[in-house]
Amino acid sequence: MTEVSLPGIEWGQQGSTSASIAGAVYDPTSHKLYILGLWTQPEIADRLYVFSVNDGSGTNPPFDFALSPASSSLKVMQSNSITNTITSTLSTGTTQNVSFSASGLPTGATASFSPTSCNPTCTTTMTIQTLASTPVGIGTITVTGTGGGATQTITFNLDVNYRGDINNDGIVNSIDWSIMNAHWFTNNAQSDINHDGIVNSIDFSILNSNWFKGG
Ligand SMILES: [Ca+2]
Ligand SMILES: [Ca+2]
Repeated sequence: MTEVSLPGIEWGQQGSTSASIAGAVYDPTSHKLYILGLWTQPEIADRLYVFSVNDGSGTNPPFDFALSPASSSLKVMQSNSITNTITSTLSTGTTQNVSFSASGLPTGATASFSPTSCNPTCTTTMTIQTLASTPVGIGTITVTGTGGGATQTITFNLDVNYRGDINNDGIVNSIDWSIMNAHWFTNNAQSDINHDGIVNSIDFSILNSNWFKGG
């Protein structure tokens, strides 16, 4: 509740209950309800209360939202997947269902969202899957959210590295081999380059085939 100053009306003392409603007027143009309170104590001036009213005539601001990615830059090997959490924040209006899509993906890469839509404020987990044939290099991924008459986009960078660049530093070298060797005969996902459930000589042969690539 707010109060406004009008000519001839002074503020009364707060906290008193010795008042009565003298009248109420609703202005449909400004969507405000004016109530005049009369005070029984002569030393306290009458008071005008002003309420903003939602009368369903469309005075509410339209639905809108903002998107933000948890990470502005992601690195992923070929034939691997990476996730980014996308937060959709309610900006104005009543929340509506927003569905997500991705564009700008490198060749062979696909994106999925879980959930595929949600009502802001909410988050969705975006997963990008690359193929062994997905070209290495840095690209810009665009995420678009659409719903309730509003559309918003955000972008982030995706850096695709050669298979075998386990630490995603842009080159396949002895550091990657050290990481693989430390996970030898385990099911470590990052070192299991062919995703067959075990880190072994097959993975090393893939790493070896890209030796010093990307440098
Ligand atoms: Ca590396
Ligand atoms: Ca393997």
